[in-house]
Order: sequence, then structure tokens, then C-alpha cells
Amino acid sequence: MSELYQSIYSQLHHSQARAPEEADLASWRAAVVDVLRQRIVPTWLSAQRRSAHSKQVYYLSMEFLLGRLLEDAANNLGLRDALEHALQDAPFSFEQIIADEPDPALGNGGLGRLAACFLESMASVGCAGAGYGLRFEHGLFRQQFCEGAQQEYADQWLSEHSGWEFPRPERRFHIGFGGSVSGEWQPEHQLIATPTVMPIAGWSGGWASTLRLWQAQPVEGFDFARFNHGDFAGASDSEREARDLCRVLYPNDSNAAGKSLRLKQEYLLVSASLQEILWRFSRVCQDWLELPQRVAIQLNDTHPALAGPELVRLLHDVHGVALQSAIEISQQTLHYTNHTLLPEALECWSTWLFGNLLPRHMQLVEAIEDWQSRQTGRRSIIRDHQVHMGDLAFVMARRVNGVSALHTDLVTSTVFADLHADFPDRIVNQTNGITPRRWLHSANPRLSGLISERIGDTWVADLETLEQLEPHIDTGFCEQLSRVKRDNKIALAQSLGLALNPDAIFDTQAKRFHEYKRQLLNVLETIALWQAMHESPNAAWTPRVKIFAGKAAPGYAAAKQVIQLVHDVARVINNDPVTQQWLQVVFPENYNVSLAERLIPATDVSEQISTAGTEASGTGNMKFALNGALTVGTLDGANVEIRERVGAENFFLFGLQTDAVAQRRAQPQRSRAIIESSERLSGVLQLLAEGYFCRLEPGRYHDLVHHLWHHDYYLVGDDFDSYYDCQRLIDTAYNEQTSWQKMAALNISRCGYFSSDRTIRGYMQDIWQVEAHAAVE
Ligand code: 26W
Repeated sequence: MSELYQSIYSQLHHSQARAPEEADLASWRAAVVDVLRQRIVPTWLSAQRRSAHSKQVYYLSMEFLLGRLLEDAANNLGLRDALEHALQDAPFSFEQIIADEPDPALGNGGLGRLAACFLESMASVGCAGAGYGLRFEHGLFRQQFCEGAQQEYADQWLSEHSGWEFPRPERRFHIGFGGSVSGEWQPEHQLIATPTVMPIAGWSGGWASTLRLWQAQPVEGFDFARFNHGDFAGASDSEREARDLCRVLYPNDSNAAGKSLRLKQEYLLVSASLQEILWRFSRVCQDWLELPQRVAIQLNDTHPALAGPELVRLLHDVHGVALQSAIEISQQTLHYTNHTLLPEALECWSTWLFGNLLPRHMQLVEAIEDWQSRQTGRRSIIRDHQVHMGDLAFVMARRVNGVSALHTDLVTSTVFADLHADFPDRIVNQTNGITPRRWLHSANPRLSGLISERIGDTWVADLETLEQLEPHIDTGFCEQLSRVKRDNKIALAQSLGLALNPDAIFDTQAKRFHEYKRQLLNVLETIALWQAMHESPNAAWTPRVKIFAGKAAPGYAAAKQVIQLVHDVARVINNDPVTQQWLQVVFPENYNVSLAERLIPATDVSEQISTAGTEASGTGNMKFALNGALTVGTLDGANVEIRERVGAENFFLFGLQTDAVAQRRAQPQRSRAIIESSERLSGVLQLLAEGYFCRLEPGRYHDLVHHLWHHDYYLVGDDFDSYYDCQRLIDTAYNEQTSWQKMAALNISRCGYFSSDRTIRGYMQDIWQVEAHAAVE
């Protein structure tokens, strides 16, 4: 019996008091998690001890889209094979145990997943620090389709104890809301924040980082007096009110709703985290002036932008630092990443709401604005009775960064042009990245094995060494690559329970549903292709499986309509005997990290088709390319850099570029003429308008078509023909399998740059000014 098996057995026996023969899958999983956790803890503690006196990096984020942790931990600790082996004779296999883990979805999309990749990369490169977030009871909703319409259900990731968390109930911080400021801030309500902490193991188990998630509880729990007076429900009011704060993650991706609960959540995160950060600092240093030398705080978008005034408040009101000095120390400690240019996503709060909930912070924002105005002659934070969080974050940050080269240029020349003129050295670029451990090594073992057979496995820790693959890309390699992809497609079809043709192009668009991402363009092209197949049923069509995956914000009607349209179109096309052999449309439910891990390795064509100038970076684009999918894409976000690196000949480019988009938008009335000039697009819209895809409700898509005719803001019409033609080039290219696989292989070997290890090293050098620690022995 292996040592690992003994540990698992003993955990079941001693810690869970279960006879292993009778224990169910969840108990076995809990035992495996516990055993892995025990292996991480020594590294984790010694990493903290070793770095206690070095500069610390704190990543503040409303979202951490972690995905399952067990497989990742087993891989990073090098225990995967041993665990598979150890569990051979157990009632459940390692595969079953992995698949049983809930997928913590404490995030919406790209921004949250980036935070999770960053924690893993910080652990892998030896960057001391921690992530801070909220422990939402319900993460992003579970998606189901009912007659093609999205329905939302509560996510229950906490229904079983996750096993990875260590509660720290003794670490309590008071959080105040409301009240008045006469001399001191006297909050009207208070609650207590306590964290749970989780270790995140780095590659090869040499370092571990920490995620701290806050939860709220009442200062006084159960109201015994009320209970005794017969008010049984009221007795637990304060309990419920506190818990409501962390009840649910806001499911809005890029739409700032301006709700008071959201502002409270943001303040809870910021205040609890900063109080803890200052407490940790004060254990090693008593001079507040040294804060910027010992601590770097990164704000993940504006969601934690209250950190500006809150840090000033803690330093000045609580620790007695002079106001001007408190502002300067704060500004030298904080850094801000912008993740979006969409105007509707830029957070602002009415001064009324802000002032009522956080009266002291309102005063401090005014003091910050006075300070801004003394330096630059400009005030920009409070405008039109709104507190503009982007401006607040910018003014209070030592560095501000965009997330791709193009996005950083646009940040500089558009939203923050004025502030950039005032602080010309502040904006820097840090192109996003993804962790190769999760997104290649663990998600795609077939490909990862093929790569390692040729060049060894140093690429896992140093992704740029993938370029060593290039001399090995010959016919033999291409054949093997093609087999790997085919096997991944078969595995995907099996896991979805669908009969899909593994020799077809698997063409995937997996991301949040949003008008700017243009899933609509993809569906319209699908309809056009289907029509063309009908017109020439004797042509040699290249078979395709069109895969759509993603969620729409529950209140986002236009995005939800596109989800419904995909279903209506899929129903017609999938039941068409003429085209069935060539075209299938599928839409798996409930896209999340685990589903992404199955879709990406099985994809040939990656859809990255946002209107140029709207997608800040994209990170899915990197995951697909690294797994050997070819991109069909616009010159937007990080697509630009992907294309530069993999080579223009290995990337399918179409569509208007940023400057042309701006010019075209100045003439909104042209939409109609553009549609009329495309016979193909007109034909598609004709079908939609006449209700072809939903006979029972023929008017269903009238508005959608009307919108395209009259105000096609995301320029679906403009890019349609160029996109359609590009897809037909793809059909032709795919028929030459050797050259296709060669292009795929070059995408893999040239994507090493997009490792989040490179991104983290960039932040460490250009923004945080910290050194990496050597691995713990
Ligand atoms: C408060 C409402 C709200 C919620 C989320 C506003 C904005 C957001 C995010 C900024 C949306 C987001 O996830 N942005 C994505 O960030 C990724 C990581 O940098 C980028 O790759 C994506 O292009 C960007 O859309």
C-alpha cells in the first residue's frame, strides 16, 4: 500500500470517522484534498516566513474565477501520477474524484479568470503576496436553457465544505457604513469582516501564494432581547443583513449598475483588506512613510478604487499621519489596472449615495481632488454629481496599466487622455497572459505529452522555450498533432453526450455574450453558410461544427436574444437533411472554467471577432492559440500581438481596424446602404425578418433586424462580407491537413510570450518593484 494511499485512508478513518469501504465519493474527495493540503502547507508557511521582511504584493479583486483546484494542485505538486496509482484499488478513480469537485465561479469572465491565473503565476515565479477578495455564498449563476432561452439558477459552490479553506475567525475587522462626520466619523452601522485563507500552489511546489476571502458577520449576532419579546424572525435580522452583503456575486460583466449593495461590497473588500495589510505591515515596521517601499497594492479595475480614500482614512484618521502625507503615501502604494473602455462599464456613483454610505470618504475624495488640482490645475473626480471611480483610481495610483498594447494606446488617447497629459509617466502596458499549467499542461495532456516528447518539459515553467519545438515541426509531428486534436474532439463530443463529426472543423466562440463581442456576426455567418450549402448542394463543403458557449448578464436583453437566436438557428440547421453532413450547431449549457478546459483543446478555429477597439485584451484568444487553434479575428486587443508573434500567414484576419471604426461611427446612417450592398447579408436578414427560424413567433427578431438597419453600433454589417470570405479561406486551408497542422504547430510554438508568468514578471519589474524569491527546498 503506497504512502499516499495510507494518508488518504487514515484521513477517512481518523478525521472523518468513516470506514473507507463505506465512504462515498465526496468523502474520498475530501480526504484527497486534505492530503494535498497537508503537502502544500509546509511550503506555504515557509514561503511566508522567508518573505516576511520583503516587499509584499497585494492583489485586490472583486472576482477570482478559480475553477477546480484539486487537479491543479495535484499537477503542481507533481503528485498526479502517484495519486492515480494510489487510487487504483479504491472505490473511486482519481478522474472521478477530480470531476466531482465543484467549480468555484467567484467571477464573471476575463477579469476574474486573469486574477486566478495571476495568483498561480505569483506562486510559480516566487512573488510574495496575496490576493484579497470576497467569499460570495453564490458565485456566478448556473445557466440552463429552456426552449433556447437562458434561465439563471443559484450557484451552490459552498453547499459542501470546499476543503481548501482555512477559516481565520480570530482575525476580525470592523467595517462601518453611514452615519455622520463631526470631528470623527461615527458610522451608523457596523459589521465584522473575517477571512478564510486558501493556499495556491505554484509549479513544482516551490512556492505558494495566498487567497484571502472576506465574509461579513454582525457585531452582535443573535438578538436575545428581541427573541424573548416574541420577535423570532427579527432576532436574526442583523445576522441576515450582514450575510446579505456577501450573498451573491453581481452577474454584470461590463455594466456598472450603480446599486448600493454593490458599493457596500466594494467597501467591505477594500476596508477589510487594507486594515489587514496595515496590521501586517505594522508587525515589521513602525514608520508609515515606508509603506510604499514594503507594500504594493494592485487594484483590479475600479471595483476596489475606494482603496484610495480608505487608505488615506486609515493612515490619517486612525494612525495619525498628516493628511497631505497620507495622500502621498497612499498614492505611492496603489496601482490600478484598467480592463475596459466601454463607457457603460466605467463605474461612477452618485454623490448622494456615496455621501450617505461613506460620508467620511466623500470628504476625503474632495481632499484628494484638491490635491489633484494643486498639482495639475484640474479636478476630474467629481463631475455631474457623480464620483468617477476611474479618475479616482488614476489619480491615486503610482502606475496605471492597460492589458494589451492596443488597449494601453487607447486608454492613453481616449478615456484618460487628460489625466495622461497631467501625469505623463503614469500609464504603462502589461499585456495579459494565462497560466500554462492549467491551460495546456493540465487541460490538454495529449498535446502536452507530444510537446514534452520532443523538447522535454521545461516549457511548463518557462513557456517561451516552446520555440524549441519549431525545428521538430515536420510531417510526422503534424500527423501526431492532428491525431491529438482528433482525440480531443472525440473526448469532447463524448463528454457533451453529442454525436459530432471529429473530421469537421471545430469552430468555437466561448466567452460572455455581449454585443461588442459579436456572437451575432458568427450566427449570421452560420446562416449564410447554410444558405450557400443549399444553393450548391453538390459542392465539396468542408464540414464544420459551430460551437457557442457563454452566459449573458441576466438583465442584458440584447445579449439574451442572441443566445435564443443561436438556439433557433441550431434547431433548423441540425434538423436539415440536406446540410446535416456538413454543418452542426451546438451550444453546451453553463460555460465555466471546467467546460473551457474541455472545449479549448478540441478546437480548430478560435473566434475572436469583436469590433476593433472594444476588447481590452481577451485571454481566451491566448488559450486557444496555445492549444493549436487558428484564430479568425479582428485587429483588437491582444489579437494584434498574437498575430505579430504567430505570423500573419498563420492567422485569419478580417474586418475594419480601430481608426476606420471611429470614422464609420461618425456616419451612423450608412448602416442601411452597407446591408443593401451585400446580397448575402440581405438574404440572411430577410430570413430573420420573415420569422423563418421561429414560425410560432415570426416577429421575434424584428427588433434585432431593425437595429442592424438603423443603428449598427458594433458594425456587424460592415464586417460581414469580409468575415464570410475569411471563413471560406479557412474551409480551403483546412482541407490541406498537413499545412493546416503546421500552422497550428506554429501557433503553439510561438505563443510562449502569453504565459502569465511573463505578465507577472512585468508587473514585478515595472510596477511593483519587487524581486522573485527562490523556491523553498
Ligand atoms: C461593475 C461592472 C463591471 C464588471 C466587470 C465593469 C467591468 C467589468 C470588467 C472590466 C469586465 C472584464 O472582465 N473585462 C475583461 O478583462 C479581461 C482581463 O484583462 C480582458 O482580457 C477582456 O478583454 C476584458 O473585457
